[in-house]
Amino acid sequence: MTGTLAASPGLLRTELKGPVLHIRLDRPAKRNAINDPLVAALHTAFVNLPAEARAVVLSGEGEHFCAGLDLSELQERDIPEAIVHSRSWHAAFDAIQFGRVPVIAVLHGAVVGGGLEIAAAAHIRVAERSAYYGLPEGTRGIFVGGGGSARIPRLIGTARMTDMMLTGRVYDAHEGHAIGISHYLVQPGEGLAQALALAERIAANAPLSNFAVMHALPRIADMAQDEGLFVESLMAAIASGDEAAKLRVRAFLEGRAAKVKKT
Ligand code: 1HE
Repeated sequence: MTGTLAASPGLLRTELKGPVLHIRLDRPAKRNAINDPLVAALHTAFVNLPAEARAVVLSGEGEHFCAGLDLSELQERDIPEAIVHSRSWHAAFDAIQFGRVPVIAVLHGAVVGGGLEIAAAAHIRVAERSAYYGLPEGTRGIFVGGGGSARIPRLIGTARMTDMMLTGRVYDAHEGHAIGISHYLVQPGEGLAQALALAERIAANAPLSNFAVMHALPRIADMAQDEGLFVESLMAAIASGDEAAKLRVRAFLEGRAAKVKKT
């Protein structure tokens, strides 16, 4: 599957490279600002991942990853419509975070507002040194509505997010890396290659193990310790009972699998 999704011309481009599906936000003229059709296209893409895909790389076309909500759509909505709109973002970004396979986001240029919200829904973030992070909602008289209030504090803490929203503070790529937004920081232009390499590595893991990491870890983090440990025991038993786990452990014990190496 290569090319533009039939349902989303000019919004998303998708390309399957072996086990890795590359999904690109493709509204560079509008800095990949997210309008209603783009939210719908993202949702559709993430709930209909091709069976061959074992990891996804999400990037933005042009000079910026994503300028957030398309502000030109904002003026028209009344309050009930705005709630439904926000819930449509939740559904789309939940499909990213709690979908079938891990998602690696490549961040460059502006990663602002809803752009930071979508980045926060990914499992791994690779930032190029051009990336910068802001939450201009506060200065635009609005609030986050794409899951940011739940996901961003889990990355950088409520206090930092409060400062970003109240003061319009913008973090550069180095600062964003230091406070925990990105996992990897690379030179401009190197983000996609790095993300694809990580995606290949992730795609080589046992699918059930990846699924457990994506689905169990964030939920256990939200549980009381006793409940979390019980869920962990169930997840561990399910993962280790899988044939893929047995094969991999046997391969190590028979000297056929890689050792853990210092990098
Ligand atoms: C847009 C948008 C947008 C660009 N909605 N049209 N997000 C923001 O408050 C960020 C607003 N955008 C910016 O601050 C800048 O555009 C950027 C820093 C991202 C990029 O600057 P630059 O100089 O490269 O581009 P530009 O000239 O500002 O924009 C190019 C075009 O994209 C221009 O349209 P044109 O028809 O005049 O060419 C811009 O109007 C358009 N554009 N960003 C609509 N965001 C679910 S709640 C989430 C809440 C939020 O995300 S709030 C944050 C909104």
